[in-house]
Amino acid sequence: MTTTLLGACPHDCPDTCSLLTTVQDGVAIKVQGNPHHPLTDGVLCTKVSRYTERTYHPDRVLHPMKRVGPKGSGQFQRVSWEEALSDIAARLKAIADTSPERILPYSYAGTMGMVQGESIAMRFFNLLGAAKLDRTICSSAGGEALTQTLGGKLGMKVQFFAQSKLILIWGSNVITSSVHFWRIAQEAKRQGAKLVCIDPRRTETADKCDVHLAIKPGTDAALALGLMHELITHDWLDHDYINNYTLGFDALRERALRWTPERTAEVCGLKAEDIRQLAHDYAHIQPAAIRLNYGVQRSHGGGNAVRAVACLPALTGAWRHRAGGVVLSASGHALHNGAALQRHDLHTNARAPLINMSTIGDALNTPGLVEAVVVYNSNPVAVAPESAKVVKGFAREDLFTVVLEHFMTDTADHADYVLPATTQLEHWDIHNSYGHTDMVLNRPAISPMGEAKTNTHIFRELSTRMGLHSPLLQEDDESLCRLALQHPRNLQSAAPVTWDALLKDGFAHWPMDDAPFAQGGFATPSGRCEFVSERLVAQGLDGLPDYLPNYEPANPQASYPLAMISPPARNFLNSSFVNVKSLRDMEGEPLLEIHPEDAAARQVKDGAMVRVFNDRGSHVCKAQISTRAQAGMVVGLGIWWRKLSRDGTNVNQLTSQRLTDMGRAPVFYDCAVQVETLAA
Ligand SMILES: Nc1nc2c(c(=O)[nH]1)N[C@H]1C(S)=C(S)[C@@H](COP(=O)(O)OP(=O)(O)OC[C@H]3O[C@@H](n4cnc5c(=O)[nH]c(N)nc54)[C@H](O)[C@@H]3O)O[C@H]1N2
Ligand SMILES: Nc1nc2c(c(=O)[nH]1)N[C@H]1C(S)=C(S)[C@@H](COP(=O)(O)OP(=O)(O)OC[C@H]3O[C@@H](n4cnc5c(=O)[nH]c(N)nc54)[C@H](O)[C@@H]3O)O[C@H]1N2
Ligand code: SF4
Ligand SMILES: [Mo]
Repeated sequence: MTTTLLGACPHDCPDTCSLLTTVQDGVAIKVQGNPHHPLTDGVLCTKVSRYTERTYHPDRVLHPMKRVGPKGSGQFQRVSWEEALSDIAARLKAIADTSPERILPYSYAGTMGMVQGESIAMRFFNLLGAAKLDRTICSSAGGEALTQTLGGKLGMKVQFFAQSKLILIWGSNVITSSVHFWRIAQEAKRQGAKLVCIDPRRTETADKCDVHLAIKPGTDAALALGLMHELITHDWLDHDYINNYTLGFDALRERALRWTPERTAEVCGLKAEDIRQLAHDYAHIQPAAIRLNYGVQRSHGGGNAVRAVACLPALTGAWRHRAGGVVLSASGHALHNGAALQRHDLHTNARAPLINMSTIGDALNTPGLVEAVVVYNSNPVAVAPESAKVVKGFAREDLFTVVLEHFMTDTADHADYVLPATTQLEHWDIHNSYGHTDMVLNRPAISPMGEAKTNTHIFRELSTRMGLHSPLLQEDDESLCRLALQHPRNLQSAAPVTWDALLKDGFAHWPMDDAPFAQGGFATPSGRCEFVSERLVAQGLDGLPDYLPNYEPANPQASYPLAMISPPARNFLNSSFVNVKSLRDMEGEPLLEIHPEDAAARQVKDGAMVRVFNDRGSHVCKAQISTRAQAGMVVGLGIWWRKLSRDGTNVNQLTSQRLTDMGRAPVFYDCAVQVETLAA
């Protein structure tokens, strides 16, 4: 018998596609895009088109596994659920009896689902009084910056980019990381729009835009200020918009006037005339829209950069048109009830520290801070910065580690127990998006593989065995999906998202104004677009956006002269899919793109093995001589599994645990290295 079921792509990708899974005699044979969801439009990326290859992968962890060799060796033996759960519960309870705050949950966006993400799991750790995780690894610098400027993760409705006449794709390789946005930009291009890509790397997206500005990494705030200089000196401003809907224009004006095109060009590594042209275009080609993305906020001044860019549409009044403005994330328009799912009010342990996931390396090596760590939906050993410290921490013999996973990842290799988790085809979930403003429901298409259990089920079982008997920990997955809709503002809305619509169509639109800030109405304390943020001033910080140089800029005189960035590879999703052979074959092996001049200066030949190194570590990979990398900058596309590389490391062996100016986020793209050829 053949059936089709509606689902949601679980991955950390702004597109949050609606899926259509074909099931034949209980086996999922095909995963396709839902043709009725306007943004998915029947199309999926290459990765998720292979979702069945991942689900039925011969290496799926299908039984609880207990470690029998040294940490990291990957030697495990199969045990029963009963044995695994009772031992884990006993070990965690022994810690929780005296110091629950020494138990750390470590999770991120392996699934973006609200139920298999942070529902029962979060309630469990909250009731336990565990350490709190500061969830900073991806978007918190930009998120904080948007909050200070616009009042939240708010912005344009992505569909309307199709009607824009000028699109700035700023800090994003959308062909790789948001292919459905690229389809919208293509639609705009067919209607005559000009596309400008602002990216230090000549990406596939840059190749296909009308203009590529190969900015130096970490200098976006300077470019935004330079554009403001031109808008102000030529009076290409919407004074009415500025007067009525913004705060702090005079102060911003004074700062921006220091950023002449010449000074901006010098800092950004661009031509002054290109900056003048971009400012002219931005003021004259309307509607003008900015697809800002997380690539700009992974360096020292990342928060300030997002603040500076987010100010631009208020200067020209671009917000007046629904196809004008900016969007980094629009997730703040959703009206789901996250608080009811997660129940942070249950946490009463005042001793619990807030542990930054981006500095997990330091946290695990701080004596007495963490005694047990429970990892789900994340692979920190591969994705967190400064791997040497992360590995050392996870290798601690006195650390009790439980990992809920689909595969034996680099992190799972360090676990005491690995518990088999279900994939998206095997469980219920409900999703918001950070790229669009629809909610998407995921129904299970097949029964759990092997002995796999849902994350929620595993935490329900652990709580019972640890004597946590709250009914809140026993709510079932479908009820949790429904609960996500129980937000007072959704219930009171004229066009609420309903359970019936989700069951029937697989998705529903959150109500939102077409042009959310056409007449101000920002979610900031002043209700205005805050060029000056009093909240930042109150924290003793600069209230205006400014350019903060990278911690580790390219510098020919330094011992580590090259700037390295490590953005996503097209056929992986962070470290997910690296073990799916057909996708790994497309990526080949870990590569380092290096500009011909930098290669020549080091006698590096194309295809040669090189050692990339700095004081934090060293990583061996294959050189690819390419002008995709600008001179002075190398690119290591990520995020490879350490154990699938030449020398058991990946790019994060080189990245640092320093943090951004806002949001306590990592600076993955602010990292200086040296490169040398390896002797054959
Ligand atoms: N295929 C694929 N898709 C993904 C992911 C993946 O791993 N693979 N990851 C997902 C996740 S978790 C996220 S957060 C999103 C991220 O998606 P985006 O935020 O859209 O960013 P990326 O496409 O990752 O690319 C970042 C781009 O920023 C550029 N960049 C680096 N430094 C700078 C800088 O200082 N200034 C500017 N202007 N640009 C810079 C890089 O060269 C790169 O092209 O993508 C998601 N989608
Ligand atoms: N150098 C460098 N490092 C980076 C980045 C970069 O650009 N450069 N990007 C950063 C960014 S933006 C992000 S978001 C982080 C991402 O880091 P992570 O959120 O850790 O993402 P993944 O590496 O995809 O790992 C997710 C894991 O969750 C598992 N998983 C998926 N679904 C489920 C489930 O339902 N249950 C359970 N138990 N497990 C599940 C998957 O099998 C996978 O191993 O990496 C960051 N690291
Ligand atoms: S990874 Fe992104 S583009 Fe691919 S199916 Fe999922 S949501 Fe769609
Ligand atoms: Mo991310």
